[in-house]
Amino acid sequence: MPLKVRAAVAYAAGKPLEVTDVALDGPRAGEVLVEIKATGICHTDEFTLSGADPEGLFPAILGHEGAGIVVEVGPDVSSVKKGDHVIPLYIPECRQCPSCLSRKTNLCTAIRTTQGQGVMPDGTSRFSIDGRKLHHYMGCSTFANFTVLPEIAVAKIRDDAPFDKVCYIGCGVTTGIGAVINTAKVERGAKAIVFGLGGIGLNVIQGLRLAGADMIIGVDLNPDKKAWGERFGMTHFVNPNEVGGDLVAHLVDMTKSGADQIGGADYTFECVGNVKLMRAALESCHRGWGQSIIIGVAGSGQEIATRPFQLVTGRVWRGTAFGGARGRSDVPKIVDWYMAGKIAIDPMITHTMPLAEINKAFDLMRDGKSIRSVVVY
Ligand code: NAD
Ligand code: AHE
Ligand code: ZN
Repeated sequence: MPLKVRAAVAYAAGKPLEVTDVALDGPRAGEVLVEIKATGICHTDEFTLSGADPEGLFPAILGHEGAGIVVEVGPDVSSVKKGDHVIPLYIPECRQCPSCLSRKTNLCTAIRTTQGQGVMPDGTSRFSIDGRKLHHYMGCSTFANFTVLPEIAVAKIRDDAPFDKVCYIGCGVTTGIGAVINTAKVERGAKAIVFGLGGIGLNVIQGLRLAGADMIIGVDLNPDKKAWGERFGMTHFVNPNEVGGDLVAHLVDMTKSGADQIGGADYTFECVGNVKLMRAALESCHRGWGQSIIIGVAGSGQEIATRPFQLVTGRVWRGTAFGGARGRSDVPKIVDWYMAGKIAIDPMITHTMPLAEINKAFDLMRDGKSIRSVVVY
């Protein structure tokens, strides 16, 4: 007998979510049923809902930034048990696939194909409404108060961590801090530029502060983001609308130092998903060694461009997914950092709401009025 669960269903691109009862089949071999207690709303959910995601499927239950409790385990599950507190992982960690074994990447490939098809690893969907199939999303579907996940796609976390805060570690916090620590490996004294000071960019800033960066320049079109960036360690703010001339020239000028007065940042981070800004981020890097990390996700058909000269002269373009974190290994540690007061989460959660009001979270994000909204079930 399927479980009746409450979910926000995305029926079509560009349409508000519809909150309704849906049917959920129980866990099969290697899977767990999780009661989701809270979920953040990330810009990637909006990206898919907008229709820009080439992998976007409808109807679907979106959401990938959750936290909850295991309520049932299927056959052959050994790493978690009923009652465990967990964070769903849109990048699983199987520890067996060639990518996991390579130790060179966090991009586990064990279930990526079926995940992209909006189904569980056995090729079926567990969600339906009136007998009609609903797609899973990013292997998580946290916009439902219960969901089914492969055991390799849950990180077991400590029991005393508040769900309504640590759900953010399921994407934004880990992505931002991980991009600094795991991907860029920023060193003390570095100069960095962060493009886009939203739910991800502010976490890049707090990661840069943790890493001991000296100069942290934040770039955002929204003037309210100056105060937000400063709360987490930003040292300078640039609003492109207030720069008289060329943004890149302005940033390079700000970062000039040393006898040769060659400007450019040691590290830049694009946290918007705008391909023109990605170019600006690369070209704001220091000649010879500057690294630009792409975090933002750009829509179908979008491409990046630059003069090859930018790379010939030693700038490096890199990307990162989930901050390079291996979820089952790294997420519990990030929860510990939060519980020990080493990283901030609470001030970035600007809005909480029940599932019935989830569309407000998307409006707040589009209007630049929130950093993170969290649905509490
Ligand atoms: P957000 O909406 O909270 O923040 C975006 C910020 O960018 C806002 O402050 C906005 O004012 C600013 N902005 C928009 N256009 C700008 C421009 N032209 N110049 C400067 N600033 C501009 O979004 P978010 O949740 O922080 O997500 C940011 C991006 O990161 C999205 O593309 C999202 O899909 C992506 N993302 C990627 C990963 C990953 O693993 N790579 C993980 C999470 C999110
Ligand atoms: N479907 C998109 C892919 C978007 C993308 O790159 N997603 C990131 C996570 S964003 C989290 O908010 C990711 O994990 N990428 C690795 C992967 O395997 O998808 C598109 O553009 O096609
Ligand atoms: Zn996300």
